[in-house]
Amino acid sequence: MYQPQPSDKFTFGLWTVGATGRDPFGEPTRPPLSAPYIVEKLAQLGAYGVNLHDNDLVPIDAGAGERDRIVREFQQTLGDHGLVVPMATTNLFTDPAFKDGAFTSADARVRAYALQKTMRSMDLGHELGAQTYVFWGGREGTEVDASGKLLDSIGWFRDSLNFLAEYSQSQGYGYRFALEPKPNEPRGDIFFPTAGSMLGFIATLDQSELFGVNPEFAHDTMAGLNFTHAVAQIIDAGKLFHVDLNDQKMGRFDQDLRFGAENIKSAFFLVKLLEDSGYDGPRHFDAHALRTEDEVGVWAFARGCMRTYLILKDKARQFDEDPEIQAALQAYRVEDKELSELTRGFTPEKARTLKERAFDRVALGQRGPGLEQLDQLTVELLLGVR
Ligand code: 3MF
Ligand code: MG
Ligand code: MG
Ligand code: MG
Repeated sequence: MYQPQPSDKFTFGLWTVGATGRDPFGEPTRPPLSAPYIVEKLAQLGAYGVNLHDNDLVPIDAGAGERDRIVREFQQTLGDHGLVVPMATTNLFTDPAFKDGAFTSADARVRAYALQKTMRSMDLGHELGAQTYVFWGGREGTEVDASGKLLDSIGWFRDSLNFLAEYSQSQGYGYRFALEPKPNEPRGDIFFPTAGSMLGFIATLDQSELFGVNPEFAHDTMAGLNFTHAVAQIIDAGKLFHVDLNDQKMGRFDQDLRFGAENIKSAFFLVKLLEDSGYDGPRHFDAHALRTEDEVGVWAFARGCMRTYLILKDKARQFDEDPEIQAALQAYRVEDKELSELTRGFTPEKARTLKERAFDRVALGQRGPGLEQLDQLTVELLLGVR
């Protein structure tokens, strides 16, 4: 039971299970794991695929020969273990060259280098079969707004994405691009901090239909926002191109906890939303094992992310089949065919009718919708006593 299968489409970044436990205050606590070894282990655990930044696989200073050898060996391992690479992305944040931004750097040379690095990384992703290309603008932001570059930065970012979309087409790559919002960390303020602001920006791109969002549980939670609400808005806009699953205590530093480790109720409503919406992309875990752990803990972490998702998916099914919960849901909604007709699709006639209609305002205010009972039933379902 709850054994992950490739058909569940669970993916991990090489950088996630490969995280060595380094943090701003401490050295690594675990030795690095090689990319082929990670593929082998993830396949054993039932994952579908693995995602990567260019430099998770190929060192930033590798020559062409070394790069090709690494890629060949990696392709071989993927094939041997039946894992795919559905998503690729660029590391535009680790190297000091990007310390004040990549596409939004005030230095035109850095912006040009960022474009070059991304095109090469898109070549790599395509070689490995990736169809989704993620942009997380980790260094695209500021601490010091005296720089006066806010409006320019938005323009530079737009120019870069327009350029890269055309590059993808000219090469026949057919990528869909997913932009990943985060409010802060590592920059004091990162541009386009929320899903809504990213959606607004996407609408200004030349080929906006190629661009969607890659929301992350931890990012919205850091900002005190409700991640499930953000995902609902993205789904409504037809822009859920990818999703980063993990967990996070509100208001803390970026924790990237095991999925469901902290906010189990939010995780449940998120899984239910994803499953109900028919989202069929990868369920990508962008998280890592606690710094306290050794390699055994890393695989316990990975297994745990997938098991919790499957358990919550099963709970969502139970929720839909539970007669008491369904009755409470039915009682919560008040349907009125005539009024629904009247309030959808403006006509002068409908407006007149509505304005003349008498409503029992007091009775409307007196109705108890039953949400306490509905929520308690949900909690009991999650606690396993239903
Ligand atoms: C940081 C992140 C990133 C992005 C990744 C692209 C390193 O908080 O979430 O992980 O997800 O760069 O997918
Ligand atoms: Mg993150
Ligand atoms: Mg992170
Ligand atoms: Mg992420």
